[in-house]
Amino acid sequence: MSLFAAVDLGASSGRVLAARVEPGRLAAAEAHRFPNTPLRLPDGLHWDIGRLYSEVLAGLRALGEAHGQPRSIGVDSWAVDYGLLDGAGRLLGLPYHYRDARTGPAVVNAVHAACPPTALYAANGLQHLPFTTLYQLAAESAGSPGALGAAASLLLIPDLLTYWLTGQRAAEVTNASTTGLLGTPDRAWSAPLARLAGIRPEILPPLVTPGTVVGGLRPEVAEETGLAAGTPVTAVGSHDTASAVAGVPADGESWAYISCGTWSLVGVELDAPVLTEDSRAAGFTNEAGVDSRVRYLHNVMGLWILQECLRAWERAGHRWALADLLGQAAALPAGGPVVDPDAPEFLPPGDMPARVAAAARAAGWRAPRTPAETVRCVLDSLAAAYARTVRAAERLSGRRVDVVHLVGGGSRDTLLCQLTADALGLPVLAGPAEATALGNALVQARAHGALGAPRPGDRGGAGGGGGGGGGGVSLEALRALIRATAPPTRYEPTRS
Ligand code: LFR
Repeated sequence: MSLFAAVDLGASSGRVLAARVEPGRLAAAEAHRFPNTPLRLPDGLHWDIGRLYSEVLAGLRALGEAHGQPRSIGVDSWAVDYGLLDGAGRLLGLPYHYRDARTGPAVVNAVHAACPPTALYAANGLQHLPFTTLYQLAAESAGSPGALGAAASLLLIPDLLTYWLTGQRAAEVTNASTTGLLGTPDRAWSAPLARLAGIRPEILPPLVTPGTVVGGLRPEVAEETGLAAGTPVTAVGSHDTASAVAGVPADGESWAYISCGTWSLVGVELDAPVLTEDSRAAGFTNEAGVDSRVRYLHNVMGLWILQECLRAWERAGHRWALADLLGQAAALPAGGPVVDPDAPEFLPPGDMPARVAAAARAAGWRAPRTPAETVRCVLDSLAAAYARTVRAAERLSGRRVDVVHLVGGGSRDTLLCQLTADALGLPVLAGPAEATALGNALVQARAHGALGAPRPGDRGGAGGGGGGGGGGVSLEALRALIRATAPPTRYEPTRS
């Protein structure tokens, strides 16, 4: 079997997964996992990118020692954030975290004064999120334009790590589609959108599609990891959500997904974008998927609210075990308080239990009093938001949904899965928890021919446009392999 290394960086933790693949077989093992803790510096909230890079190297070393030499490495992470490099390849400052406060209403309003939201949606097809790269760049060019002036390239986080591993600069298209700077439906960098963000279009690197080999490991990286110099680093769905959707073990067409981690990305996969006014008003995005699919989805605030609650309780001296709280929350009766998890006050870090209580009161409920009540309120609220969003995706896209796949870390949360099935009145198929890393690994495996030739009747695979390697094996075949390897757990609705 061939070995592939999937590097998957999430907002709260990163991992390096070793995936062994041959036609019809997949076996995966975690080689390394590490926390991702942002830095609160005087100038704002940043990613500790040097630390993350060291952990990636440590993970590749651990993978090599435990499993041997991989045929290829692929990197994915959260979207929208970037580093700037000068002509000599020096990083010009620590990348900002998308939860930093710099993209406040002043910046958003200035962008919208130059290009109204309706025109922006027609141009890039994205839901409005204040932290989209376009607004971050507008904030940077208005506030401290020094680094942008000196920049020769802008690299999104996975592209930056790939550059450090290989010395090659490229922009992988699924993640590039989250910047707001890519035109729709052509998916090429748009010079007018770049100018709207206040940047020179020249700093945007050439686009590559998943499956393209970007470069080989630099000799110094080989020395540090014990892996062979020149080991290919292959572009994957480098936006974690693109890899997660590729890793959904779905069958047929009538399904929706919830990629449930720090964020919950809720939607359907389409062949063409939906750019109607209803779609814009409902906050639906048309991000690029693997094999030129469209990830038609909405960002629901996700487990972040729960993670921040736990951190707030910890700061107050209580170390609640999440499993205990979930057990107590499950024992509470249905019909308790529900808040809108997408409300803007839940975006920045802070005292989340107090914000949940205030939102519940403002919505006319009795505020949750105990940690278990708060957890139950968050989960009920997420399940209700998932149900609303799946129904809206169905209505706006015309795609029928008979079953909902819930993948990512949240798929381990049995209460959340059951509440979601109940809220939707549809079966929920939960897992795999590591859909993102599996989607990452299988796109590499396909590009390197480890999945064999397509079977008759396979819908044409990757490789179209931009030189991506696909070997012709379809995304549906990748999904079938994940389904066979990690069959999802089925939750039936208990009320409809
Ligand atoms: C999920 C995710 C979302 C994106 C958010 C910010 O990890 O990538 O898709 O909207 O993080 O980058």
